[in-house]
Amino acid sequence: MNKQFTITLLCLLTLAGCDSSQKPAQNEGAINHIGQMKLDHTQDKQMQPLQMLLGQALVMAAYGANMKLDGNDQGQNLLVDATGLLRRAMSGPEMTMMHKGGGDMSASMHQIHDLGDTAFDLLDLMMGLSADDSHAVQLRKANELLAMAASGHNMLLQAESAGELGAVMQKHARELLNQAEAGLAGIEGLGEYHKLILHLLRMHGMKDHHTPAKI
Ligand SMILES: [Cu+2]
Repeated sequence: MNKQFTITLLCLLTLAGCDSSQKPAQNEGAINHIGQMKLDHTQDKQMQPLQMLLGQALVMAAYGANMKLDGNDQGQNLLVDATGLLRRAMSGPEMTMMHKGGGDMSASMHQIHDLGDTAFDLLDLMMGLSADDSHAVQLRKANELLAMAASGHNMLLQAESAGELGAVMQKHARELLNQAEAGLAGIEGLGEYHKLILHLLRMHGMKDHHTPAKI
């Protein structure tokens, strides 16, 4: 599903009249700026469970894709489930509610839709994988990296409500993201995987893959 279609569908669902080129308001004075900040904060909180759902769908997708590469028919079912979970996050009633009334999308709303669109593209690719794929070795590696990046993403989100254990979870989540970052150079040829993993890393403030963190 391409980005324009997803956004058009979302607009139809919400009647919000949004526009994929919309960016947060700029140069409209301090009141609007404060309003935008409040919007961002509120949406960030509301969006956290949706971001988790998205992360879980990606872990599921990584398993499903590797099962397909192993010739296991159950892999396809997992990919279908993952697609359903992703769709539930991106265009379910919670997302629809957040777009009610229209207005500007927050920076984090733009981010989650960009990530969702990339994830739908990757799921399309995964659906076509098979045991005799000539890039099976590299694809398995890519699925491992995706699972690590998505698990790190999930753990970082969980850490926010884990009290004193939050710091422990953050440390291990960062290790997972670092591992995923370190492996990125090995899957340069797999554009959809590369793009999605990089997106997850940047979402959590990681540096570009040309300067991987030491692990
Ligand atoms: Cu949205």
